[in-house]
This record gives sequence, structure tokens and C-alpha cells, in this order.
Amino acid sequence: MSLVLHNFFRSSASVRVRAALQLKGLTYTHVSYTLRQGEHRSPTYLSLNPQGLVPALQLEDSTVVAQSLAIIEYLDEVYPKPLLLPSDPLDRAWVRGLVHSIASDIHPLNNLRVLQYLGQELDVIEAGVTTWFRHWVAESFTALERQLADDPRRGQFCYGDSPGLADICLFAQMANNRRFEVDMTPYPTLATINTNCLELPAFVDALPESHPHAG
Ligand SMILES: N[C@@H](CCC(=O)N[C@@H](CS)C(=O)NCC(=O)O)C(=O)O
Repeated sequence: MSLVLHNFFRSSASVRVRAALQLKGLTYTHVSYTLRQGEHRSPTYLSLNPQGLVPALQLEDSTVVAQSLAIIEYLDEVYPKPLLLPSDPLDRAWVRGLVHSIASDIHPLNNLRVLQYLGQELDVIEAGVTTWFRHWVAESFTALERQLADDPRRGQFCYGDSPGLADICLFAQMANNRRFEVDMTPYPTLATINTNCLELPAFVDALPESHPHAG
């Protein structure tokens, strides 16, 4: 059995893993779940991944790995070419700091279930949900722009001239940002890094619109 990615075309955490698999040249098949229809809460999926979130990666021996960052770090250890995290511990910590500014500080606040809770349980109107989304992006993107703009560790990508885990998280967040029409004018460095990612087929093929089950 090949690698199987349980995912959803529009899920940014899924975009992360698709980009990592493709940067590493790994082949995989898709099983798709439509989140708005709650397919990720089905007994079948929960038996694979009790966390009930996508993505999850099923390995050749059927073992399931959950959580996008855990999956990508696993892939980086088992298939180290190309490395997505620097080998120097201090540089690795710096890159992880960028990663978590997006993956831990933006994404959980802007996840589908949170936005649905705001709208459906707290009666926040659609414009309020959009303001919420953009607010949490701005909190982290303002800091990231400041961190990256003049840092000598940055090259074409967040760290040097090869794409890595921070670029993957930025690129995936950008896919979400487009749906909420986030203005990138205040973040020229982040916008340029995202443009550089879009030069690479591995990233383009990870976009929601490139997914075989996009709909
Ligand atoms: N920390 C998790 C987040 C996974 C996650 O939240 N996935 C979203 C899609 S991007 C999801 O499954 N949402 C379903 C929901 O909110 O009900 C990861 O990085 O894998």
C-alpha cells in the first residue's frame, strides 16, 4: 500500500502536508472528506483518527499519523531529502518559531469549527467572522513581517534559498487568507516569499484548486 493522505482540498493543514509530500517527491493517494458535511466526524474516520481533524497520513503498514506538523516532521526524519527544517538547533528553533506563529497562533483561532461556533452558537454576523479572521492573521503577520524583513537568515524563502516548513505554513495560510480577502500590502516580505513558493510545482500542486477532488 502506498501513502494515503486523508484530507480535504480546502483545508490549509492538508495543504501543508501535500506541499511537504510533493517537495520530497513522495507519491500518495487521497481520501477526501467534505468538512462542511461533517465527513471528518464519521465513525469510519474517527476510527482512523480519533482527533477528527484532517489531515492524517496513513503509512504503508496502515499506521496513522495525525497532526500536520507531526506528519511533516516524521516525513523529514524518514525522507530527509530535501530537509524542511535546518540542521543547526538554533536555526531550527528560529524556523519553528515562525511555524508556530502561524500554525499555533493563527490557525486554531480561524479553524472551521471556531468560525462555525462564532456564527452558529454566538450569532456573530458574517462580517464579524471575517473581521475576527483578519484580526488574528494581522496579529501574527505583522510580527512575522517584522521578523523576516531584515533578517540575514532569510533568502528567497523564510530560511535561505530552499523552501522549508515555515514557507509551507505561510503558503497554506495564504490559501485561507485569499478566501477572506486579506490585504497583503502591509506584508511585502511575506507576499514575496509566497510568490517564490508559487514558482515551484510542488507548491502549486498543493493548492486547493489543484486537488483531484476540489469542488
Ligand atoms: N493542528 C491540526 C489542525 C487540523 C485542523 O484543524 N484541520 C481542519 C482543517 S484545516 C479541520 O479538520 N477542521 C474541521 C473542523 O474544524 O471541524 C493540524 O495541524 O493538523
